Amino acid sequence: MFIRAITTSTLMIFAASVGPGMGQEGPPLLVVNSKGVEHTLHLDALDSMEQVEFTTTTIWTEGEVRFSGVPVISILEALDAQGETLRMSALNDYAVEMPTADLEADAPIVATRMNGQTMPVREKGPYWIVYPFDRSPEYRTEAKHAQSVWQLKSLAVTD
Ligand SMILES: Nc1nc2c(c(=O)[nH]1)N[C@H]1C(S)=C(S)[C@@H](COP(=O)(O)O)O[C@H]1N2
Ligand SMILES: [Mo]
Repeated sequence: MFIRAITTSTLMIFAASVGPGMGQEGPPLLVVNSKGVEHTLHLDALDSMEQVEFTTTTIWTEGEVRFSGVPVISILEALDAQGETLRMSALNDYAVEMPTADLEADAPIVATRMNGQTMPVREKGPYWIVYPFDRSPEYRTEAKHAQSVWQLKSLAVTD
């Protein structure tokens, strides 16, 4: 709880001190919580959170790739975003919803890097929702693939 409080206030500082297009490294990730409050998280805010990393193949990439980033559930918890449904929207206006109850401690993640490199928009960046697909057949379903939103723009939690 104490650690979580620190994480939250760190994120608050980032959210308060930077705005869109203010020269921060990386584009923003928008998180809209259940109370309709918008938090803008930049790459450095995501990097300040506990990182999860895994190596997996995907249906979109060649060979094994290493993804690193922050579990979706950690982001929602850090911002105290509560609600039953998570809507994940992409820059191209693709959006998908999933129950927040399906979020696991380490999956899916908002991947900020592939093989240690940030991802340009043309390579499915800046952020990509990914599962450790090779870990279990349960991650290699049509539903999980549909939830693997690339060019992620926002996360929104609603009741
Ligand atoms: N940004 C973005 N992510 C997306 C999609 C999309 O259209 N845009 N389609 C989703 C769906 S429904 C599936 S099944 C897979 C499709 O991947 P494919 O188009 O490479 O087969 O990506 C998911 N992620
Ligand atoms: Mo799909």
